[in-house]
Amino acid sequence: MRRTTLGLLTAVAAVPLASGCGSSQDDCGTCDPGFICYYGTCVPDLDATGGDADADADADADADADADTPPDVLDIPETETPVEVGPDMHGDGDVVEVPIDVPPDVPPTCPDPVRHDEDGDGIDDACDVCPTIPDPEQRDTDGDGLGDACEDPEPGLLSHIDAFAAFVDNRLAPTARWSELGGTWTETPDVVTGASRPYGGDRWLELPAEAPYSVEARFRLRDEPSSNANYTGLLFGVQRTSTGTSTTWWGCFFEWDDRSLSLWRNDGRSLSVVASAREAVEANGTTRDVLRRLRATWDGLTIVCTFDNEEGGHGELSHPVDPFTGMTVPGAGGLRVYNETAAFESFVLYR
Ligand SMILES: [Ca+2]
Ligand SMILES: [Ca+2]
Ligand SMILES: [Ca+2]
Ligand SMILES: [Ca+2]
Repeated sequence: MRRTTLGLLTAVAAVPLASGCGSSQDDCGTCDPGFICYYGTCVPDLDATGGDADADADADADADADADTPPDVLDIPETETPVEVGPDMHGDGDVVEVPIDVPPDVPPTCPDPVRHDEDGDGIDDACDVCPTIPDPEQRDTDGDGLGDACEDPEPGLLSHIDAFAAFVDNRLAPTARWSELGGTWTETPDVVTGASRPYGGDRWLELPAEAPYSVEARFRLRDEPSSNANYTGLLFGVQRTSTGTSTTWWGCFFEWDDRSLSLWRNDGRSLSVVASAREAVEANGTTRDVLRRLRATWDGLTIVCTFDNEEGGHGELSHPVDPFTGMTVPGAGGLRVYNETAAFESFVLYR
């Protein structure tokens, strides 16, 4: 008598493949068409009914792929044989290649570029978190938009760039304009040249700043020095006096002849040096065309004036400002030359 297979499907699913309930594969007698005997139980012969779920046209060669005992009965879908897709990009005969539409490693896009890169680090001025110091990695640890390389003297004091002039069309604040007093100022692409012999000349941005702020200028020296007092500097705290006939300012200056760094104060009546660095800030043999940087920071209590050049020269001085002397530091920032010719490459106002 043929054993019925009704009601066995559920039970079969629970039967472990490696263990049987009968003594031989033939204990079922005769199973219905489409069923085979599995240790005393008739179970669906999925291979025979075309249940090769992977449809890989392999003629069911996987029916007992591992030649085990007892043989595989349920045709568990096998892993598809990998097929070649796309070109063999690595030339190593890989069967499966990485999808070919992986984007190449490109710098972050700049949505509104000015198409100028002042510091040559590959980041357009309009998006560079520190536009005058090469920092291709664009680190900004505190996430305030001002790059780590520009966080001077330390993160927390300054948070953004208020105005940046590379002396080309750039991000200079739209409300800002330059004013000049004395000297000869000539703007050419990427550079503004200031010349003054013998008297000084000022050029400042009409953009008042309150503490805390920082101003920075980068320059190379041009032509030949004309005296032993050849100053190139950074102006800040610039204010017109009430009569408009004079201007007061502070200045952070580099002097070519003795490679010194000093802090000047013009109170509208006289000009004086109020602080100077003890040692030369660069080697005597440093040539005039080396790129130099001056930066002055006013935190509300102290002025810090720093110098560095591209050959590793460095100097710094600080000067506390006594509030009772009337030496106000709020004001605009800019550039100054005195007995000197300098080619300024950029100016930045950090706030
Ligand atoms: Ca850049
Ligand atoms: Ca940069
Ligand atoms: Ca920052
Ligand atoms: Ca420039």
